[in-house]
Order: sequence, then structure tokens, then C-alpha cells
Amino acid sequence: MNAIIKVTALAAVLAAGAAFAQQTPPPPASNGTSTSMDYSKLDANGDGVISKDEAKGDANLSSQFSALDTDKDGKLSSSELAKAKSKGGGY
Ligand SMILES: [Ca+2]
Ligand SMILES: [Ca+2]
Repeated sequence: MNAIIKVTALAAVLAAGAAFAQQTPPPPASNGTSTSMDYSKLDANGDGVISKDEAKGDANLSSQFSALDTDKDGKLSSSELAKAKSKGGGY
């Protein structure tokens, strides 16, 4: 009897744990460069860089995309955005 209660309790704990895990949103992919600006919002897939598609969410950023993409890899990294910001170009 005791064993059955233990097993039942264990199953309940496991079920609760699984439910909890499913409800927990995945942690944001932070590469140590989390910013409070719209950057994280624009990074729709959370890979830490803004692709050309993602930049379309911001008309200003989109229009300056090629100028800001200094290494021409088709993505804006946080450092590229930081450089743009330090230039005082809005982005
Ligand atoms: Ca992205
Ligand atoms: Ca780039």
C-alpha cells in the first residue's frame, strides 16, 4: 500500500513537473548583449542578429540596413547597431 502511494505521489510530481515545463516559456537567447531598445523585438527568431526581413519591422532601420551592415553578411549584429547608434543616426 505504501509503495502504491509513493508511486502515485511520484507520478503526480512528474506530471506537475511536465506541465510546469510546458508552461514555462523558453528562456530568451541572451548572448551577453541584451539591450533594452527595440532590437530584441525586431529579432523575431531570437538568433541575436537582425536579418533584412526582421529589419522591415522598422522603416528607419530597413532604409539604412545596407549602410549599417558593415560586414555585408546580410544581418545586423548588436555591435553593428551599437556603432550606428553611436554615430547618432537614430539607429
Ligand atoms: Ca534574427
Ligand atoms: Ca552584419
